Amino acid sequence: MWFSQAAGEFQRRAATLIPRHLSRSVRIPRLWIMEIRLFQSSCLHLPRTVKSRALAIPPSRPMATKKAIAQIVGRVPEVYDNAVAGGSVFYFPSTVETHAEAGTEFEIRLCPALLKKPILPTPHFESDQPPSEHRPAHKDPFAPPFDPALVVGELQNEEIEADHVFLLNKFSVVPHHFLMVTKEYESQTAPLTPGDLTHAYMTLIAARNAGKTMFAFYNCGDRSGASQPHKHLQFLPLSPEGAPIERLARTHVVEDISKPFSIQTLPYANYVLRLPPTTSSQTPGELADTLVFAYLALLDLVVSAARHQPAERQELAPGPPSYNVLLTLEHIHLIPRAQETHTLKGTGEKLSINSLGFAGMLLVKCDEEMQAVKSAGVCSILQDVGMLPVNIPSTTLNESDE
Ligand code: B4P
Repeated sequence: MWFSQAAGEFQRRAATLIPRHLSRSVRIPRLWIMEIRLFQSSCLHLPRTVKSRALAIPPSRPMATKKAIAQIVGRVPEVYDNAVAGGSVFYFPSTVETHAEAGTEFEIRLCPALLKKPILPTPHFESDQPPSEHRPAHKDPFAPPFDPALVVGELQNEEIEADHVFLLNKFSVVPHHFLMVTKEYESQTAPLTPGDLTHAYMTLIAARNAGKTMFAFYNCGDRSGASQPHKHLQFLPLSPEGAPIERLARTHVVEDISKPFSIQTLPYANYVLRLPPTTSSQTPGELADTLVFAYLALLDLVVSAARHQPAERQELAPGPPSYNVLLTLEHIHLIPRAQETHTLKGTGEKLSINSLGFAGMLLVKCDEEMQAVKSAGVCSILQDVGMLPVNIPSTTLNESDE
């Protein structure tokens, strides 16, 4: 079954990383497997590792990994400028309006130029094969050979079993938006591995060390807003205050850092875990311990939320769970998804929502859409594509102070 295979693979990797005192208290994997079996209507297969087409690079030692990530982050502006000038990256100018709701200033970005971008159909995630192998007409843009102008660097670390290529986003609304893709094909429905989480977090640390703020996001599953089936995380530069929902999370008073919390002013299920500060001496393996613990705890809540939705909402979301992941230096947020799009009453158009929507940053392509989003209300749109909040025992969650 899809999930037992996925969980087995995840556990195998996580087991080598979760310290013994944590693994005893993490009751998630077994429960996760049991609960996920309720998502029985359609089951996928965990991606089988395809023959490596990776470029050969030597394994990195911890300091070498940190240095390599710093170099990657440092190279982004120059590679971006060259790629835009050479026509490999398309830049779509936009303007941002703020919209106050639920105690936060949501950002709605208007980008009319995107109307010219071809809309890709939501991919079918059933296959564990790269799209080029089961649908020959569809080339996987995250498999080699890459457009060399898009490649920022690559990174391998055997300790955490991570092997990634960093590419510029070809369709850039915010300059310097880049992606971290798995070197071998993995599905965008698969959970993040310790290696994915750690390389992503180390990228955020490198950005901070270079005086930049960015966050990482992962659109997981076919209702999450993803348009590419090959596993990829994305990095978006931000102003120093961070994304609107992250600002909200920061105000939450957390008594027990090991317990997740929900931002209760938001009308949809959302689960957040505050991360402890890192030290410069931490190895990738030690960082993975923390991140894996947090991710598993939140994933458990995602599964619980999906399981406890009213029947009509469960019908919207058959099969393996879709969810959005937001990763900052301070928090991991997971948001379970019921559907990919919201139909705007004002225009009848379908608005696709991805992780950025749940970071409080929505994207519209024309003024009518902007007005329709404001009159529908951002929270109501997010609730429609997310899941309803459910009661989680207070022993699991931090009590809300809001
Ligand atoms: P996905 O996880 O599959 O989906 P997505 O971010 O929602 O992007 P989508 O492709 O659906 O774009 P959309 O028109 O909604 O990410 C795939 C990523 O790979 C995307 O970043 C895509 O651009 C990129 N990509 C596709 N083909 C590529 C190739 N050949 N080489 C390299 N990269 C490739 O939105 C357009 C863009 O705006 C997306 O980048 C999206 O992330 C971004 N965006 C959406 N909302 C935004 C917001 N509020 N603020 C700023 N940017 C926003």
